[in-house]
Amino acid sequence: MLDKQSSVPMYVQIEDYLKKQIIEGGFVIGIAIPSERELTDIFSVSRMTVRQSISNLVNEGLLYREKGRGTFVATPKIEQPLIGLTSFTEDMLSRGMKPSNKLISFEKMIPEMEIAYKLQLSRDEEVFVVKRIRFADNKPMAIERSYLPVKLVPDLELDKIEGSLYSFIEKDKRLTISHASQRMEAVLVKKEDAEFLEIRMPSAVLMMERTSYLTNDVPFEIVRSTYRADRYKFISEIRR
Ligand code: 16G
Repeated sequence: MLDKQSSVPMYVQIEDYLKKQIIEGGFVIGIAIPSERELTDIFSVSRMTVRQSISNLVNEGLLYREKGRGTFVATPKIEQPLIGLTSFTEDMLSRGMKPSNKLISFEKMIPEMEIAYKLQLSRDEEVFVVKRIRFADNKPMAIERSYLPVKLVPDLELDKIEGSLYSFIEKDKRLTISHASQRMEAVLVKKEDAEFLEIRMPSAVLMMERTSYLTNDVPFEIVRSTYRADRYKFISEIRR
């Protein structure tokens, strides 16, 4: 199975073998792979070598460890293209997944200066701040904090944000969502967010900030989202 004469290190060959099993379905999602001891016997290598291969696959998000239970095959990450101004609800439905939300808080307030500036608000104009956990097939995917100018959506109420915010803006308010700018960075998850996202500390997460505009360049939302890095992968196609 392994080529001991090869210049490719043993741990890389084991990684490739395990990856192939995962991709081709030899190892099934949610099912434990053979233990470190078993893999050590199968490949006739040291436990250290096996451990290194597994750790790399855990870091890549292909496997996950459960204390005292073993190492399991992870659900493949959602691949989210960075084109098209879509909503979470649309993204999940187009994948055949069931979107749902849990509202954490819903407030009306004068925003911090940076938010006011980006939403082109004067110092005394209020925003709605909606904090939601977004689920796909009942699994937490992201936490979103949305800031929306009260003057654009004065009648925003609890029942309106149970479903899709974009649907409320487009269908109820008949506003036309036009374009957005967004930036993304990797950070370590905050304690409160780790609980909502059901991940351990410390874990890396993807932070995204989006400013979205209606036609005529009127900003209507700033959304700060924290995505589970083990469940999400953002992809884009680039040309030269
Ligand atoms: C996405 C958007 C967010 C928008 C939300 C509306 C990113 C990074 N964020 O999550 O800006 O507010 O969709 O979703 O893509 P909804 O219509 O399902 O409430």
